[in-house]
Amino acid sequence: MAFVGGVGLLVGCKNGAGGVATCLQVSEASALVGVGKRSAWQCGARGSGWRASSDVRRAAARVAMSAGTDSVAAGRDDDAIWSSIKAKKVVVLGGDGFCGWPTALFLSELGHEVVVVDNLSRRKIDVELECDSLTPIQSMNERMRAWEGVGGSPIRFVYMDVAAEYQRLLQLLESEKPDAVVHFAEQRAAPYSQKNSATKRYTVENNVGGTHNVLAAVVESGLDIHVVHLGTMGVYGYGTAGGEIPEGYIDVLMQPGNREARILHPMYPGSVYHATKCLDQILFQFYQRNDQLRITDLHQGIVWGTNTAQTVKDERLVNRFDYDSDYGTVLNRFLMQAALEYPLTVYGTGGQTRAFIHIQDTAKCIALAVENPPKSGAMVEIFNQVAETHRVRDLARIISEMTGCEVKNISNPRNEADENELVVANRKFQGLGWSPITLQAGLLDEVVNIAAKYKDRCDVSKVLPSSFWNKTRLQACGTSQAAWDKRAANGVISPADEEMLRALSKGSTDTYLKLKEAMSFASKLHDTRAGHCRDARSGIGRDKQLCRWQECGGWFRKTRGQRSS
Ligand code: NAD
Ligand code: USQ
Repeated sequence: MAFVGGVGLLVGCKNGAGGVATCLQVSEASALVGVGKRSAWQCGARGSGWRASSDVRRAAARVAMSAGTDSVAAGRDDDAIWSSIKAKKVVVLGGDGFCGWPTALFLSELGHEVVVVDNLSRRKIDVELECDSLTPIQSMNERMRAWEGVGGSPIRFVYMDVAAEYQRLLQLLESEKPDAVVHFAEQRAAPYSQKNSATKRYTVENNVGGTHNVLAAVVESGLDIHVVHLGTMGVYGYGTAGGEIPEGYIDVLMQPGNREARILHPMYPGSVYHATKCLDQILFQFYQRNDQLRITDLHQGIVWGTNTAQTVKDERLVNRFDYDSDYGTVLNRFLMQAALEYPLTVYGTGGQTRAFIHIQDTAKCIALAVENPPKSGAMVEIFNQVAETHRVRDLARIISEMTGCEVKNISNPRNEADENELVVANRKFQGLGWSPITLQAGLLDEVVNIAAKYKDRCDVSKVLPSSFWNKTRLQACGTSQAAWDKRAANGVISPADEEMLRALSKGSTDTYLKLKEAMSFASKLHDTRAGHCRDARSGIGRDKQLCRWQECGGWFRKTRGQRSS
């Protein structure tokens, strides 16, 4: 078996070894078929005269071969898809993250020149939440060394905050002149975005500010850079049963006047995070119309799995694995919980239907999107980047049957429909030759194995929900107001400060909450976004009062001093 470290099955699975064997056979077959064949798409879209460089052909051959040696299936017809791609320079924003890292490696393996940009904010949020990736992810330097060690082309890393360092971003684009920018660099957890006012504000400022900076910088650079953005299926919402969700646009008859129009599908975000993706979409529409930018927005479903054919090449390349209630996504959480024999945490009835895609397919779809930019002047290209849909309780049942793990329905911390149907079109990627990995194709057991291998790194106190959509959901979850307050502070306020806050607010809940938010936000800025405080000092878009407190013991400590003297 070829999962990381080669650990055997620790959790009994009905189809465990069989699933892996099937993947191996499929992958070996695809490697044996060899590279050089062209899919119908490639002949049609590229024309028969188009030829890739020999470097890219070699890279495609490596990808096909690596699929044959790993349990992570790289797909069944990769040889055909990748044999004729054109090498490009690609800047990967957010390339240290769960989707960004394996995508950067995959793009590199295909022969693209890759520059990763990241401010490591996700790692800093781990520190803030006192939780870590289940897998021991390495520093960016170590990751890059390991990649070169296994024969990968050098990947460069630039430490930069895309939302806060506009001039550096612009300079980067002007000097690198990339063909494409792949934009993953956003705060992506819905629960974290609902945690408290500070995390709501951070999510909006970081995500919308970052996306807007990218668009403005592409325009200001004057370069014809294709922007590929990771959006979400959640922009459509989950209340539109009765029809297939199209890929981005919908044809409508507007009243009055029976006017025909093709418009963005109505947006029904279910969290502040999802709302930022809706706002991103509006920015894309504007910049495409006003500046003829070439933009692809990928409405991705929930990503599952952890390793890819590239990350298994060296243990130091391992991808992150989030399992906590804020960042862990449902399928990976269930697989991790099964490995720990922790009852599977189904929220509510488990009737929520969601779309899913395997991490290897995330990387592939992005490579396909990079390869197929819209023409200049064309509408924003929108793909639904999903392989399949499942109901949460069905996932729990499948994993329970596979591992024997108990299922537990708990009160839902989220404000979402108990039950929904979801039918999603994904014909565009399939039309480009993509053949998605599905749950049936195996790999569930592989994730359980990885979770089992690293289970000693798991902090089980982080498994149950710690973010609640509103007070009603909090109360429904049976948590007290005190716990809500404690959670809102999110661990950044020490017990001594907590006591001081209570003394200062003299029994006024209102004052207490305001003071606490101020402290929490300022601490967060101090910990993770010190750059913004510099902006605030010079008066650019931040609350100066909070930063004064943080910088020189100003507002808050002064208040404390006055009161205590
Ligand atoms: P992640 O948090 O693991 O990675 C995001 C990366 O971006 C992190 O490394 C973080 O440090 C970086 N980043 C954030 N803000 C930044 C900034 N201002 N400047 C520079 N770097 C910044 O998340 P992920 O799971 O890899 O998701 C990547 C993208 O894909 C997100 O935009 C997310 O919305 C989208 N997406 C993810 C999923 C999923 O299931 N993981 C599903 C659909 C869409
Ligand atoms: N859920 C459970 N039990 C759990 C965790 C989640 O029942 O232990 C339920 C949730 O209530 C929800 C569903 O599972 O109904 C999905 O939750 P999730 O945390 O897996 O996914 P979500 O919050 O929607 O966000 C994730 C990514 C986000 C991405 C989105 C794609 O974190 O970045 O945009 O999936 S989508 O859901 O298609 O919009």
